[in-house]
Amino acid sequence: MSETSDYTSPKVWVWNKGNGGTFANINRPTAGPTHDKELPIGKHPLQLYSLGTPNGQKVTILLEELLAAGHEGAEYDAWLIKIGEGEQFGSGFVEVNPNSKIPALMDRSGPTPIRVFESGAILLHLAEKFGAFLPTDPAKRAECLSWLFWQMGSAPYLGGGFGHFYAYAPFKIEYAIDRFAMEVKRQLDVLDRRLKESAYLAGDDYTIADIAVLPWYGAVVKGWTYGDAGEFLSAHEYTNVLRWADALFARPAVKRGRMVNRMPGELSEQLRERHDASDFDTRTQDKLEG
Ligand SMILES: N[C@@H](CCC(=O)N[C@@H](CS)C(=O)NCC(=O)O)C(=O)O
Repeated sequence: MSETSDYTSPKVWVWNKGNGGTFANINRPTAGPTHDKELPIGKHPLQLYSLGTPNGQKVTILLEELLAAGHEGAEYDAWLIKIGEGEQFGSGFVEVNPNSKIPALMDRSGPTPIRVFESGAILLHLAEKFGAFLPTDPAKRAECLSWLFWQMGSAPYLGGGFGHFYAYAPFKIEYAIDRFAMEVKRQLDVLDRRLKESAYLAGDDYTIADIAVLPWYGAVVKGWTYGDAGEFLSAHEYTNVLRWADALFARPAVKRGRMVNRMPGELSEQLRERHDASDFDTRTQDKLEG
């Protein structure tokens, strides 16, 4: 590995808009709205503003699991937020999530709407609201929350670290790829060892911890993300993670949740907006492409 670089940091960092990175058009060093735009409100108690990325999928998988388990109050409208076009910086979205990132939820089921942002907070809010996918026994609940927050702390190394430098950076930086590949493999080993001990992350029961981890680490071991990253990371070695991922990806509610607000990929796997359970059956090519 080359141990030198011709870069010297200036005394004060200055934003260079044209840095050429994949996300240069939306990334900026300031927060707050860039334009006025109200958010639409549909007919259901829960209004989700999202996109079918791994963070977005966590919430739609849980909502579909809640509905499948008979919780009618979990009916939701899922509105598409095109982050590549900067829709997360509209004034209405920023009112729901001052951090301008999907997913964001408005819970309109009570007299006063409640905003919830950060996917982990949304999962916890919904699990507590419906008394589902979160154990009540204190020890089991602690285990579930530990894995839920493990995911929240760990996934940025996978997505923002490894994924960014492996798949999106304008040029390859060996040091960055080595550093984050090592960390992601360590994280996969953490999961593999845990899933050797128990069927699910929190123990015998399928919980929001699994729902949080699956769209990130399940997709990596299946080789679905960051090009050929599955091979690069020797994903086949994590046999317990693969066994767990295969079982969860086969669940009908997980399949539906992964389709909602999805944009790239096969049209047959996309449901760009979801306003009714029947949307999964009645979607048409026109609707998908519109
Ligand atoms: N910690 C946040 C991360 C959310 C996040 O990073 N969302 C990305 C898409 S996966 C996003 O909205 N990015 C738009 C942007 O950064 O401007 C969560 O879990 O909700």
